[in-house]
Amino acid sequence: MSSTSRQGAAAAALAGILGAALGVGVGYLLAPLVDRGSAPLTAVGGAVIDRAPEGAREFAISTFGTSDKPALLVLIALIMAVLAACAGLAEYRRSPAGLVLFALIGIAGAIAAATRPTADIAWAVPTLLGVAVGMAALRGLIRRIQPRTDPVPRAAAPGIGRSNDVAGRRRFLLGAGAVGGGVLVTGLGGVALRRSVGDVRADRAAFDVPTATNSVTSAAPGTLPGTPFITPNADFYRIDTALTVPQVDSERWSLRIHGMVEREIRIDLAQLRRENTAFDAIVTLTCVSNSVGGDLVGNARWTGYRLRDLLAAAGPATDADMVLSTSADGWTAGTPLAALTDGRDAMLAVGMNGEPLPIEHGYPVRMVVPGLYGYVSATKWVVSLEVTRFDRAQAYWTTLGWAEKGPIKTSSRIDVPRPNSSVSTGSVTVGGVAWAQGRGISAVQVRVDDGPWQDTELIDPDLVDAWRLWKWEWDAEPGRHQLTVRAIDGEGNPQTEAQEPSVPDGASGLDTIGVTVRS
Ligand SMILES: Nc1nc2c(c(=O)[nH]1)N[C@H]1C(S)=C(S)[C@@H](COP(=O)(O)O)O[C@H]1N2
Ligand SMILES: [Mo]
Repeated sequence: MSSTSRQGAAAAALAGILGAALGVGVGYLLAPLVDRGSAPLTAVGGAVIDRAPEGAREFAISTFGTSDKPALLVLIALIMAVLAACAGLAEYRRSPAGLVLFALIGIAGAIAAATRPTADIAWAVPTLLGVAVGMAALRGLIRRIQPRTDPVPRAAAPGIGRSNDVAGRRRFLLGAGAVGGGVLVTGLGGVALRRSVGDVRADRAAFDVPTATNSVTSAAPGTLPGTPFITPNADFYRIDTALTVPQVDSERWSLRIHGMVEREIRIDLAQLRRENTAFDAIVTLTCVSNSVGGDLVGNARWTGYRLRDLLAAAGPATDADMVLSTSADGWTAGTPLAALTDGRDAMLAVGMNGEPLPIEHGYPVRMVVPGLYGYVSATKWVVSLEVTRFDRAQAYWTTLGWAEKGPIKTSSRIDVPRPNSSVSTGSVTVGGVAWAQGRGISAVQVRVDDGPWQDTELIDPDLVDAWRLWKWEWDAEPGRHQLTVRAIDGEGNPQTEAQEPSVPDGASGLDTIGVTVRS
């Protein structure tokens, strides 16, 4: 390969990447006019998430934690860049092969957008327009690399050929600069548009959290280093499939209760507030993907309305046994009807620790059901409750191999000292949390190495649906030691020691940490 053709190839690859970036930029810019979810990368990413095999999902959550979504977007962008570079080369060598490749990728993206759960055909438009612009940019840049058809053979007129090269390179760089500028402008424009079109931050700021009629705790909760009883909203774990956080305006929100009911109900927020009494409940949410000792668990004071009352107004059929809830972005959960009507504090929550729900935690309305993992109960941005049966309907995660029912397993965690830390000989505070929502915690015990189980001190408040803080003063002796914790629920059942992975119905086993005691 001569150096000119190598440069030509590099320029062609760059042209492909720039053309694709401009296409994605245009799609990103236009998407909010249709729906944020219709942006090309968001739509493709969403389609990938919904189809990802369970192994890939677990890997992503365990490797990237709550950064799994940015990691996915980076991965998709990298794959697109490689494809786009290939398209650039193809266009350079065999036009219109690159344009055809662009069109194919664009059509695939448009299909991904138009088939998102809540999409209509308009969702394809931002991607299609983006691809059209990207194709034009690619063609324009490639034309600037290819030598002009020149009647004078190059060998006979080396001077002309050379000056053509220099001028050609300039033309390409100018073109590339222009496309690069376009990428920047569409990207920044897209960010700016999202601040004005469909943004619910102002709506949320004006949202009034109702005053509860009950009081959940009298005592100020005790705290431990590192683990407050109430998890601040900003620190609360976040798990969902939403690549772009749904923006649901409280004025436009409504909930439909339908399916196997006597009376179908549609209720908006004003009516919900008017016809129901708000109450508070402190409930610990847990993700089924939480590993033993993991941090996909948080405790908040939720303010909301009883699901039991709302369902009673609709009149569920006697042979119904499930409520399929759906979010504004089409995610679903299947909850046992009994869990929503048996008297526990199952609610439509509108407040979290005295504030409107944070947007990423479900603003303006989500479900909170004590005792069940989030994937079968905690629907954020909830808009529909369909009363149905487990043998008729399937929810998002159950179609992917997770258990139909997801009661939370009794668990306990050591938070201090940190795993593998070193502490001084003598008195060391060991502490953490334990939870068995619906049953409560009657004891938490700690074991040093293979020693006997020792009772720890339980810290109030003591609420059945919230985690319980515990601590224990350890008279630590020099050397390397293992600390293990177990909880005993309010019915006297000790937490199981059997180690299970989180698939299909939640991890189990005892949290054990190693600590070095300095002499
Ligand atoms: N709309 C929607 N709601 C959802 C999910 C989701 O993916 N989409 N994930 C569920 C899962 S798996 C969990 S564990 C909880 C987490 O709630 P949080 O993000 O407020 O902590 O939300 C649940 N509600
Ligand atoms: Mo979850």
